[in-house]
Amino acid sequence: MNAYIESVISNVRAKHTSEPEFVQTVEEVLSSLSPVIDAHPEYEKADLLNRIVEPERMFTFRVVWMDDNGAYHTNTGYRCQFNGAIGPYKGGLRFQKNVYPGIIKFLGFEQIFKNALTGLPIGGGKGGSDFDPAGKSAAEVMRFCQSFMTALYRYIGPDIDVPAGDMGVGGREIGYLYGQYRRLKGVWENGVLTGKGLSYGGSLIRPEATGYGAVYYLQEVLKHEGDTIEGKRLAISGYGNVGWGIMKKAAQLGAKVTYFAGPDGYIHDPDGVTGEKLDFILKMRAEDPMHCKPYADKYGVEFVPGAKCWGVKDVDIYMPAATQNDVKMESAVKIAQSGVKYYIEVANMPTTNDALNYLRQQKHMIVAPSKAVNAGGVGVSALEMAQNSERLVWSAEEVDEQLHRMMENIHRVSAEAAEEYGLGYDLVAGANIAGFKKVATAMMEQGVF
Ligand code: 2IT
Repeated sequence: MNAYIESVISNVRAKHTSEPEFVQTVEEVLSSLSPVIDAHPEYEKADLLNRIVEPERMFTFRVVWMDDNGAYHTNTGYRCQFNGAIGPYKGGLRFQKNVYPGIIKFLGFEQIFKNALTGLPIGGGKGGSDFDPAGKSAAEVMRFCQSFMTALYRYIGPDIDVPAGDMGVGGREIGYLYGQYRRLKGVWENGVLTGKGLSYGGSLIRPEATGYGAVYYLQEVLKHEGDTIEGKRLAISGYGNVGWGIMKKAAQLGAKVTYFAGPDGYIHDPDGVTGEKLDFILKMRAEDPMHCKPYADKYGVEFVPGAKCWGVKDVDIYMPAATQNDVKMESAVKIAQSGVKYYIEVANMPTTNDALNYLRQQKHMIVAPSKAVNAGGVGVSALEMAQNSERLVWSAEEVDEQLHRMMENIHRVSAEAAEEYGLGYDLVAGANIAGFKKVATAMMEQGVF
């Protein structure tokens, strides 16, 4: 590896010993960049890499809220404005018990390169809170969101920083957050948040965009291999918004999700999740997000408790779409041994670095990285911002068409970047290189700061 990259990675390791997820993503991205740093000595001269791993700004804030019994609770809110070189900071808010600076920073760092890959003018950011939405009433969630936005609203805006949802933050939470922003600022600036409801400036297709985009990207990979999506069987983890979008788009295109995993185990439905089963999943998730077993009870299919579906042989494609570090070395070995060719990451950093490198070394496999595959979500968020600033609403067909073209483009620029540096069809390195080069160019042109 390039010596400058090694020195930056060791700086990050030394400085962030208590933030392993952040160290992990820095190692993953930077280890792809050797040929670029070799070819561009000006980056080292400007010490660009030590700058790019340092957030432009990151802050915490106190979020106090009252529960339905009148008791007070205090949580920590976070916003990391990681890199604004190519546009306003953009990235989701995650509300989850395990949120701490290492999670926010890893997601923010990934977001920089993902957002660059969309081809749209959005910088990288992320935020959230250690608030645990599990078991909270709607009124409690509303009070939490109002308190969260009261602390945050001065530091965001349509041209400053545009949050959206992530785990624990969906349309309902965005609505409460937007209502509070509007009340405090007294302006109609709905471009301050994305993932909004359709009644106040949300974009058609945004809820489905990450899953749909992932399937469009998969189609490009299959096309590259002289293959098509028809008849393909998919094993996924997660059946949240993203997993659900994958199920629906796969079904539309003649493929099917035959395995999906939840927190309590995995489901095997050889007929695929199609038709009214898609509606059942929505209902099941709304009633109890921790259990997918009711699906097996309802449709009389196999449920394997406490296990993940990594390693099943009767599928064509694996798509981890649940959360970070879902696939560790042990699962990666099973995946490689299954003989399945395609490993398409969807969730942010779903694979540990050792497992990802192991899978990339498998000659029979093609591995695609989440920062490219899931970029359609934030890409459609950028289209939502465009609609808000135009005061227009685009049709579902228009947005879907643009999403499709965006995903074709992301796959193409990733493949071309890898090719340019003699790496062959390496989609992981290609995505890192293409995303990095865009941001690096903008940073260089804007001078040292
Ligand atoms: O991980 C992600 O890209 C998101 N959670 C979506 C971010 C966005 O601004 O739509």
